[in-house]
Amino acid sequence: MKTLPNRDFIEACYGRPVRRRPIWIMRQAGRYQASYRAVRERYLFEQVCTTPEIACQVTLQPIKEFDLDAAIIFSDILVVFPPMGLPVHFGDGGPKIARPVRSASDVAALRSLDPETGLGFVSEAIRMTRRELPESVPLIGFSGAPFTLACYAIEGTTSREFTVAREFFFREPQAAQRLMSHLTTDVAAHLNAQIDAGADAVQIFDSWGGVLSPEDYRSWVLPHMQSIVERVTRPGVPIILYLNGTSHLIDVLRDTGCDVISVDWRTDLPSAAAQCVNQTALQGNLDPVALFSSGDEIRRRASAIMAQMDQTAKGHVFNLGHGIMPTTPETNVHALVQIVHSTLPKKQHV
Ligand code: 1CP
Repeated sequence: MKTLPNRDFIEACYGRPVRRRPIWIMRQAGRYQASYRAVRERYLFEQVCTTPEIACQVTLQPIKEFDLDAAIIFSDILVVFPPMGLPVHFGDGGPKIARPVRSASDVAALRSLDPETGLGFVSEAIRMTRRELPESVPLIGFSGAPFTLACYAIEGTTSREFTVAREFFFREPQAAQRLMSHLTTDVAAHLNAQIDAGADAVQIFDSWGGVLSPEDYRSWVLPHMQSIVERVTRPGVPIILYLNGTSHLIDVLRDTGCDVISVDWRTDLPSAAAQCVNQTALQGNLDPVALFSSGDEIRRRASAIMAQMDQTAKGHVFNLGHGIMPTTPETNVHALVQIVHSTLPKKQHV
């Protein structure tokens, strides 16, 4: 008999009953896994991203090792930049963009992204992974959000508060909005290409959106996010939106129309859920660093999150509040998955 696909992750995104509570982990393919480090000894990060066979192999590693409810395609939010005319170098100090966007003419010089020619390796990696993955495991495609991509494009590197990028929004408001519109079109095209290639859900990473006040996020970013959600929404393919620095923006993020808000570990869950007014499910939000504590402490914290989500949220996908730390013990990842799966969800499918 054919096994039924595990719909729990997709159902939880829509706030519908599940058979068991779904869990996946941000950066779930990565340096905390010995099998990933072995691949990285042989290939540069850029080679892993741009070679579909290797990207597929790395995407499958955590699924083979842990009982996770979704896979996320191995890629990076910055892969969109080279085809737009912004080469990126991934060094030890984080990504570097050689010629950042610093003027209206830099914005005008950006090329439009054609996902087929510019990012064919992502679509191919998704097609390959979808063929290799058990039917029971949904595959998540992803993109950076326009604001977070603008942060890197302008700043040229990582930063704590992206002051250079925010300065551009104040100093050159029209050029900044032209950049946001350009990125919005490209992000929607990138996400749609991933869905066409077989992604079952998509996550938009607005990792640095939390550096903005609610007013500025509402006026500078929200219309672009609404436009992406409108262009990407398809029946049965949920859209998840992640920010690191979510608490002060929940009601603005709800207005994007996304299906799930993925919250960081500082977010107060009952108040986040109250602001979602039963429109949006929540994903999260264990502190990634808590995975260095004992099994008992992990259980205590994970159980507290699940109890709060059950009481308040429309639906809950368990995850960390940000990416897993590279030195996390793999045994603690096993422990977390086991704890989450053995706790019955309130909205259980019978
Ligand atoms: O192997 C290595 O040494 C490179 C480390 C690494 C990895 C594993 C980078 C460089 N990117 C990735 C993969 C990656 N990036 C995935 C793979 C899918 C998965 O298994 O989860 C995803 C979803 C991302 C997304 C990403 N890249 C984000 C959004 C999520 C977040 O962390 O907030 C961001 C901001 C990036 C930029 C980036 N790429 C790499 C690094 C080290 C960074 C962050 C730099 C910074 O802190 O600003």
